Amino acid sequence: MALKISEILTWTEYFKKTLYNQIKPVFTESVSNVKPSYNDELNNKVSLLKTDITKLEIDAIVNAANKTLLGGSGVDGAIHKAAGPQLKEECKTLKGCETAEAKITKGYNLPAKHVIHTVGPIGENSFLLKLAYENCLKVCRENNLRTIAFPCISTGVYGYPQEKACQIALQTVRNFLESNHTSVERIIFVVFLKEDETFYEKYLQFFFPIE
Ligand code: AR6
Repeated sequence: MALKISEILTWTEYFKKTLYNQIKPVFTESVSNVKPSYNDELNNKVSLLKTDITKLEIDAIVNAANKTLLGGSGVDGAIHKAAGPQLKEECKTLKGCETAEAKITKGYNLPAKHVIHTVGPIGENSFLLKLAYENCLKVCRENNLRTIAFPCISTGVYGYPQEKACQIALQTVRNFLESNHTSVERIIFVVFLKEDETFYEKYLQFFFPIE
């Protein structure tokens, strides 16, 4: 069953329903010297969702691909399988993708209209991981797409430490939204693993504080 944007809780709703006054502790530690300020508008532009990214009926889902763009395992395999063979045919015309670049295709049989393919760094490289997120957001904006979902880029086969990758993803999206919030309706952080869900629940409270 495909999931529409109207069915996905915003971070504010998620926090109030799932975390606030619940068993899970509210996070108060500091990640960096500069703590982002409370911004209700931005808090309503992000979501955390534990799901299969191929089920989302939104403008674009991001694929954590490899440089060939011709498919692979993990989220890449799931996206190609759900989109059908036409996705690979279009990907062949793109002539590959360098690390941190982002290239857009149609979604074909996916409920999502587009796929934005990026290639994350192999191992820990914060500059390139940040750039990969930034380039996906740039492609999203240039194509007037308003709803986008990211998987945890590089944290599977490519071995980026999950907790550090989560912080980079959130910091980069927060920075983007500070200057581009009118161009997007929702940026969804899709997690597949329980561990990642815990990291995002923790660090969203730092990068998108709720009062
Ligand atoms: N929906 C959402 N997230 C998923 C899904 C899914 N259906 N399946 C896996 N994940 P990975 P990478 C999560 O390995 O580290 C491929 O072979 C997964 O749990 O897919 O960037 C490519 O072709 C993890 O949290 O991507 C490249 O060769 C996250 O997606 C290489 O792997 C990313 O894990 C890229 O490695």
